[in-house]
Parts: sequence; C-alpha cells; structure tokens
Amino acid sequence: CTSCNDITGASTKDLLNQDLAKQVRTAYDRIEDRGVSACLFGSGGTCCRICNMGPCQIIDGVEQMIGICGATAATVVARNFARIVAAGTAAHTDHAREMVMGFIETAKGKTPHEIKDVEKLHAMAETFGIEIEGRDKNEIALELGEKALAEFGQQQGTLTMLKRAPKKQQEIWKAKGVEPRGIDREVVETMHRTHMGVDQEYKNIMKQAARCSLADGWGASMLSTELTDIMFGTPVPRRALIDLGVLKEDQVNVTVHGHEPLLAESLCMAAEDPEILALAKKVGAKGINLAGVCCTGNEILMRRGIPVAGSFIQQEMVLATGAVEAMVVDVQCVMQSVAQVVKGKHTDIITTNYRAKMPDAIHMQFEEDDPLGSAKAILTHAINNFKKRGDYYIPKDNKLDVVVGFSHETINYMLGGRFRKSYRPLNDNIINGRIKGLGALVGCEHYKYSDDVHFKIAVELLKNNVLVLATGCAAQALGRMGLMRPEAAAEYCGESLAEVCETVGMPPVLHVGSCVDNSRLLIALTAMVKEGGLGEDISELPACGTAPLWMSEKAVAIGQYFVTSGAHVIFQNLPVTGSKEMNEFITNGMKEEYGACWDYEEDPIKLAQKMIKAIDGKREALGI
Ligand code: BF8
Ligand code: SF4
Repeated sequence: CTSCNDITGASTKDLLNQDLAKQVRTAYDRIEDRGVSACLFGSGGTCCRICNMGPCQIIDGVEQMIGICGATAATVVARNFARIVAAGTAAHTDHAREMVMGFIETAKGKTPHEIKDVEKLHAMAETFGIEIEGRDKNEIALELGEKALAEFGQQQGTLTMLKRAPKKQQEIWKAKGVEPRGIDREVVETMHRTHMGVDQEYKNIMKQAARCSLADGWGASMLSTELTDIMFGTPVPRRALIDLGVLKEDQVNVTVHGHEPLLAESLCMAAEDPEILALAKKVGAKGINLAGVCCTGNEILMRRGIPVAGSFIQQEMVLATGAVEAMVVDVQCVMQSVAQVVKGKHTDIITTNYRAKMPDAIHMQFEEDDPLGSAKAILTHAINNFKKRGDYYIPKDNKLDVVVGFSHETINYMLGGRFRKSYRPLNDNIINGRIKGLGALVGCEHYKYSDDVHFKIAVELLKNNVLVLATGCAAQALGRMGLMRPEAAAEYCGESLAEVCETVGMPPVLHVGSCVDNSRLLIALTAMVKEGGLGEDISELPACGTAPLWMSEKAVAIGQYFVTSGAHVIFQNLPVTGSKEMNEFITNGMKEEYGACWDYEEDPIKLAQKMIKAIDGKREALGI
C-alpha cells in the first residue's frame, strides 16, 4: 500500500510484513482504496447541513453561493467550528460525569476503590470551600463529589475551578462574558445557537465556542483529572514499556482501549485476584497480561506502570498480531473496524458501556455497582479464549523503555526538590535561558500524514532547548520513538536543556497523561505565572502548544480552551479556511480578545519553528 511508505513505526512495519497481517485490511488500505481526495467544502468548513433546505456548499465572496437561508461563509464556518468544540466538550463531560459518579460511590464505600490522595482531596476541598477540620476523608470526598456533580447541571453563576486561573485571565473572561455557567448548559447552548436561524454573527458564535471550551478545560476535564487522581492516586515517575512488543506469548493478553479509567482500574484489580489467576493457569497461561491502548492506556500507564500496546493508529495492529484474547473497550476513539480485523481470529472485542456498542462485538455491560464482578467476568471470558489462539506474531523486539508520570505535582517536586516543592527552579531556568520555553505536544494521530510528525516536531523543539510536555496519543508516539528515556536528553537536546534534564534525571519529553489530563497543563502554566517573573497571565509565558495530527473533535475543544486561556496553539490544519473573516479572527482576532490565537502549518519542521518563534517573541516581550 502506498500510504505504508509513510509508516515509520518499526513495529507496525514489521507486523504488516508478516503473512498473517497481510490478510487483514487496515485503515492504511482503506485510505488507498477510497481514491477520492477530501471534499474542499468539508475541509474548509463551508459545508452546511444544519437544515433540510441544504446541504449548502458555500463559496466565500460569491453571492450565488451563500446558503439558501442566506447564511454566509463566516456564519457556516463558525457554526461548524462551534459544534466541533461542543462535541469535544460533550465527550470530556460525559467521561468526567462517570468519574465523578464513581468517586461519589467510592466515598460512600460502595466500590472496591478508595480515597488514595488525601493531600489532593484537601486541596480540592479548599477550592470548593469544604470544611476539612476533624472530618473523615470519605465524608469530605462525598461532599466534594456532590458539589462537583452539581457543576454539570448548574444553570447560573460560574464554575468553581475558574478561580484557580491567574487573576488577570479571570478578569479577561469576566470582561468578555465567557465564564461558563454550568458544564452541560454550555454544550446545550452551543447546539442551540448553531441551530438554523439562531446566532448568525460569527464573532458571537465564537464567543460561545470560547465559553463552551472553558467548561471543558477548567470544568469537566479538570474535575475528571483531579477526582481520578484522588481516587486512583496522583501519578509519580515510573518506568514502563510501550509498543506492540509488550504483548506476551505465554500469557492471556487483554488490551484495554478507550478512556474512562474506572473500567481499566477494576480490570487491573481483577487481574491480581488469585481465583482469576488460577483460572488462567488452568488453561495453560502463565498469567494475565493487561496492556493499554489509547488514553485508557495512558491512565493506567501513568498510575500503575501498566504497559501500552498501542496508540490510536496502532489499534488495528494490536489485533492483527493474533495474540490478543480480548480487547475491552468503553468510549471514544475505538474504530469500528476493530471488530472486522478480528474476524476469523480467536480474539473478542468486548464493549462494556451501554452508550457504545458495535456490530460483531460482544457486549458485557460494566456494572458500576459491581465493578469487580464485571471485571472478573470480562477476564474470565478472555481466559477462555486463550486455548483457541491460532497463528500469531508479536514484534517482540519492539518495546521501548519510558519514564512516565509527570503530573503537575511531580514537575513541582522534581524540579523544586523534596524539601522545597516549587516551580521556582523551572521559572529560573527559563529566565536564565537554559530552558527556552515549554512546548506542549498533545492530541491524536491519523493516517493522512506520516507517523513521525510528532517526533520531528519534538526533536526540533528539543534541539532549540524547548522542554516538551506531552499527552494523549502524541505522548505514546514520542515514547515509541525513544524520547521518554532520560538518556534521550543527551541525544536530542540543545546543550543547556540537556544539562537541566541530566541534573534532574528526567527525560526531555515529559508524559503528562491522557487527553483529559491536558487540564494538568493549565494548572502547571498557572503555577508558573503565580511563581512570578514570567508575567501576569498565561499569555505572557514562553510556551506554545500543538496537536498536529488532530483527529478527534476533543482535540479542537482542547485547542480552543488553551487559546481562550491565553496559550498560542498551532495545528496542521483546521476547517476554517473557507471563510476569510473566520480565518482572520481565529489566527489573529482572538489574540485581541484572549491574548492568544490559533495558527496552522502542515510541515512539521516549519510548525516547530513557528512554535519556537512564538516562544522567542514572549521572551523578548518579557525582556529575558
Ligand atoms: O482522548 S489523543 S486519538 S485516544 S482523542 Fe483519541 Fe486523540 Fe488518542 Fe484519547 Ni485524545
Ligand atoms: Fe443551507 Fe442555511 Fe440550511 Fe445551512 S442552515 S443547510 S446554509 S439553508
């Protein structure tokens, strides 16, 4: 397949060269088969199918090519963009809601989980104005959980965690009228305002897109990260392995794919259960090998050091090995093709969430009131498949060492030292120029571009002494390419950044977590502002973000909340180019409103250079 020329991942190449994988049709084949290039109206954001007078394809500046209803290119592009943000926010919101509800059940003692991080519980209680003196951790957690849950359905006021942002940022949001009132409300209002014949002023639509995205970043995603940390533990640095080679020949391989860690954590606990282990031994397996895929993979990698078998573009490859007894999935980023890849193999795809079913998969509902029971039933099913395993191929040599677990607390601790947790040393290193700035590499992967885009961007940044923070599938891609080993600092960094990494003993690319964990970056950036010396809000920091290979609507919601929070963001493309006005607003006008704007650049090296230029600009403005 021609697009395979763009595959640089050694494990994927190795696997696709095996006879057993040649019978499998993957996304690489489907891209080639389609033979049609992307629709220009769709790519430019000017296809409107919001009402049944359309679909209308709009051409900017051509009178005959406005919508039947009169909608202009700017209106259509803004509406489509806002709906992407709403869908991305909805995905994070539903995920977060599940985590908060699981947290409440845990506080009530109704799950096998417990409140692990009491320090963080107390910090969150303080943010929410909850009394902690003389109270039991579960009592505090219950009140926190209920207050957090109320933020989803809240109709008036503002979200509690907005006050964690730098003061100046909060004032900007207040002045612009974009403080979210309630998490669900902003998603619903965005959908309403982009219905036919409602909001038809593109800047006003974009104002709601900003408010909705803040409900994601400083609302849903942040609640999810914080409460998940309190319940399952805040990540600390640990060594682990990544890539297809983590599958094991002599064990029952169960891959966990999706997003919500309630399922994955329960599977981790069930996999240690003596009864389950005895069952595995009975079928001749040496044990159960749990491995993650996509963001669920990131969650259990960060907190438990469970290996990651593959990222988004590797989900079909994981199954094409023929060595997986079951792939257990919940929500988001699961390709429907996975059920087809396993046809004729012993592997089962097990869906577990009533929201997300799939033809040719088995559904075993994950019961929230009996998580361990559900997890054991799923593992028992997988164990029973072990003896049916036929031909398989594991690219054994393809597994890389990674050091992961860089939560905001870890960065604070590692750079500040055991007795003086602080961002001071990081700020000082930026001020003295050893670290030029921070580059966030986040988001997905897809098949349109070569799969070493993340690597190329990261290497260019590191060479120029920009420290890289990564989340999502981008983080997994960088791990697979060897950039999460401490030794990589000497190999790839400019001299002064290498020195800092070597002194601290950290890799030059820090794995910060899953996609909801981009909220950790908001907290880290805020901590840097509060530490002093780098300006008064996020827009003054020498930092820049990118989600080059964005695939999911969630990535756009993330980009939008970073821009609205003052961070400059560059993607490889965005569906806004069909309207000159919207294009100008997104790449320039937003800067006047929020202190930052979007940009795009297809070429990875040029993209990295744009990031460096943005960082240099901030340094110059700060006079450092
Ligand atoms: O939330 S990075 S492909 S797995 S959307 Fe999906 Fe993109 Fe991966 Fe995680 Ni995030
Ligand atoms: Fe066409 Fe307007 Fe209907 Fe969109 S809302 S499909 S532009 S008529």
